[in-house]
Amino acid sequence: MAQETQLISGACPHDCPDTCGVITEVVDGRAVNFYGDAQHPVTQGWLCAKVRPYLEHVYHPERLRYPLQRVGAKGAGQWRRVSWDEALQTIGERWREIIAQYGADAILPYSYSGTLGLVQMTVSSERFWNRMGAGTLERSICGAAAEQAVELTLGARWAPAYEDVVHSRLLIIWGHNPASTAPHLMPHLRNAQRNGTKLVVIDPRRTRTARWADWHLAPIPGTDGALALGLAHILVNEACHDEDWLEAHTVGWPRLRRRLADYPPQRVARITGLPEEDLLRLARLYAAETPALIKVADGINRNLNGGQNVRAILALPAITGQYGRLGGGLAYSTSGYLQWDAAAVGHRTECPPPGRRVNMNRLGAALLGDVDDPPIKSLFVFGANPVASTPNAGKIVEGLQRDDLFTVVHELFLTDTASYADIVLPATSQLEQVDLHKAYGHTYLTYNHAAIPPFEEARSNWDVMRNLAETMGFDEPWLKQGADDVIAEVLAATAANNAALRDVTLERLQAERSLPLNIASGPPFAGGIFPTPSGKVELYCQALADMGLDPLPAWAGREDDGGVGRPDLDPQARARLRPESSLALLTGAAHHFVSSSLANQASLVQREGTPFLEIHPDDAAARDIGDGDRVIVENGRGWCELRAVVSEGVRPGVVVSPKGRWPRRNDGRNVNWTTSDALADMAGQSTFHSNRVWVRPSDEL
Ligand SMILES: Nc1nc2c(c(=O)[nH]1)N[C@H]1C(S)=C(S)[C@@H](COP(=O)(O)OP(=O)(O)OC[C@H]3O[C@@H](n4cnc5c(=O)[nH]c(N)nc54)[C@H](O)[C@@H]3O)O[C@H]1N2
Ligand SMILES: Nc1nc2c(c(=O)[nH]1)N[C@H]1C(S)=C(S)[C@@H](COP(=O)(O)OP(=O)(O)OC[C@H]3O[C@@H](n4cnc5c(=O)[nH]c(N)nc54)[C@H](O)[C@@H]3O)O[C@H]1N2
Ligand code: SF4
Ligand SMILES: [Mo]
Repeated sequence: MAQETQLISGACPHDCPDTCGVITEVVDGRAVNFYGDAQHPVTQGWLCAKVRPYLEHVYHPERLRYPLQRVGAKGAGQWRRVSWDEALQTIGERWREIIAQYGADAILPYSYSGTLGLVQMTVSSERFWNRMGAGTLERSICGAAAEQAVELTLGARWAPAYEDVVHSRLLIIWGHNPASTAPHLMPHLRNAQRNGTKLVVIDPRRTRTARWADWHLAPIPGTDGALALGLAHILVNEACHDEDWLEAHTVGWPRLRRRLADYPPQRVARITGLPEEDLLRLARLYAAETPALIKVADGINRNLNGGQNVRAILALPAITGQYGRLGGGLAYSTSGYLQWDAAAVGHRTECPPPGRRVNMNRLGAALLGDVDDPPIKSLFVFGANPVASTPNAGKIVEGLQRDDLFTVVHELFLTDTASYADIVLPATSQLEQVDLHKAYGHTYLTYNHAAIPPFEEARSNWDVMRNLAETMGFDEPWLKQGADDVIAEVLAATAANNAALRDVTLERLQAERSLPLNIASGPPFAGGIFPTPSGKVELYCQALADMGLDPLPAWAGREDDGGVGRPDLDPQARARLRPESSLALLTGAAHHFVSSSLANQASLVQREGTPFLEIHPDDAAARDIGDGDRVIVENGRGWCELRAVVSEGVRPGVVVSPKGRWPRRNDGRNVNWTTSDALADMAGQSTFHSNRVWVRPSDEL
């Protein structure tokens, strides 16, 4: 007899601004079809290339089925099957010992962006750990510096809707690649282009987005602050700035104006590697084609000077009076419209004082003794794959091999990180769990129903937190709630202080799939009013001065040395790694993966191709490298092997290899063996893109 097909609505959980609405067709407990929700205003019925074949992910033959306990040496891949009870008991015993000897601080949860859900990420990263008094994680791998720059300068992370680009006469996409990383912007962009909107892309690489541009500029990485201040210099020189707007709506303009004298076109051309004529042309275009919108994301902030570079870009719409205009201003993120009530998320006041903070970008160093009061004795990883995705990964692997470190990894797959664990716990996929998702690219909330039962013995993050709470003998009611009760509690607490949730209830979300936030229509910062302390755009920022940072936008040309300054670097390597022959390695998003998520899915790996390195023909010729050759990409921190793609799609001096490859599927390493764990100028930000490498043919001795 034919089984009835159920249609279950949900949300894409991945780290992507689009947060799509999805529909799963289920027959007899099995998902048989998966597609974009036609009713979802942003998704409009289509999904990106990476999530379209999602059932291959959900029913992947390598999904973890049951808990595992290590029996061989760390990383040797020898396991025995254990029951959940046994696994939880082992964890509880080890943790009680560690807490007695070192304090709960010695236990560090490490989670990030496997899912962005309220329950499975936000609440699961807080409540249980707060109650235990565990070490806390400085979550600064992605956009911390840009977030801080935007909040301090404009007061909030607000951005216009994707469809509003049709009102822009000019769109400057600056260090951002939405064709891969925010795909649902693209139809609106094409529509706008058909309507006459001009598109400029500023990126050292000719990305998929740059191919759509009317004009692509490829500056030297990390020089965007100089570029922005150079454009500002020209705007003022040619009297294209809006003095009245600046006077009425900004703080510190006279001081910034004086500083602009330091950025004449000649100097900026030298710093950025762009011809002077291009600087003049771009400034004039920006002044003439209004309203003009600048679109940035996080790629641009992953530099040693990333925070200040973003600050400098943020000054441009103020100088031209573009903020608050329909089609003008700057778009970074919509995440500021709704912030979940922190007390309801974390119940901090009912917990011991927060444990010491560890910067997630420095995980390897922290495990190896950088953090020693107390040392990290146990690591619990969930929703993250640091060996593949965190900088300076060679050090992380070294740290994970410590015999006295008790590592638990909760995962869907046996990732590189999981392969070093003492205990591996199987996790549910999004189709098997309940959650609520807000977005950072739009303003709809989307509810995720569980569409199918958990795969084999898999459990959700929140269920594991509840299990751990029980194991540790914590019996606060907020450690026992079901996922829907968690959602209801956080919604109610948040709604009490944020009108954006007016009329939003759990029941409505469940029934109506997604609901818009209740926010003022029209452009953000309408009327030139900013939620900063001064109510204005803080070109001069007292809060930065108080932190000991430059309170005015600036370009500080901080350079990474590729790790060659390490005293323990072997002399042969040091001789090979001469500063003048280094290249800047950029490792932004891969088109077919989300960080390392999905990068073990055969059809997607095939479409993305062999792990590659794009290199300019001049740089390739100078190193005797031909298209398709295997090359060693190395620096003082480590190396990996890639296949050369000789291409004019990167500027000379720059090489590109997208992030996300699984080391264990690729000779045991990826690009993060070379990336730096130095921190940026603001907010403890990662600096993946400040990375100098040396490239040579693999067969060269
Ligand atoms: N397909 C796909 N989508 C994703 C992700 C993914 O891995 N794959 N990751 C998700 C995540 S975690 C995030 S944070 C977002 C990121 O979204 P984006 O910021 O759009 O992505 P990135 O590719 O990291 O960076 C964008 C571009 O910045 C350029 N860039 C790097 N350094 C500089 C610089 O100094 N100056 C300039 N002008 N450009 C520079 C890179 O060449 C790259 O093309 O995407 C999300 N979406
Ligand atoms: N070289 C380089 N590296 C980068 C970047 C870069 O630009 N260059 N970008 C960085 C950025 S922006 C980010 S945000 C980080 C992301 O880094 P991570 O947050 O570590 O993201 P992923 O590598 O995708 O790993 C997520 C893991 O979570 C698992 N997972 C998914 N859903 C669940 C769940 O519900 N429960 C559990 N327990 N596990 C789940 C997935 O299987 C996957 O292995 O990567 C960073 N890494
Ligand atoms: S990754 Fe982004 S574009 Fe793709 S389905 Fe998920 S939310 Fe939509
Ligand atoms: Mo990210």
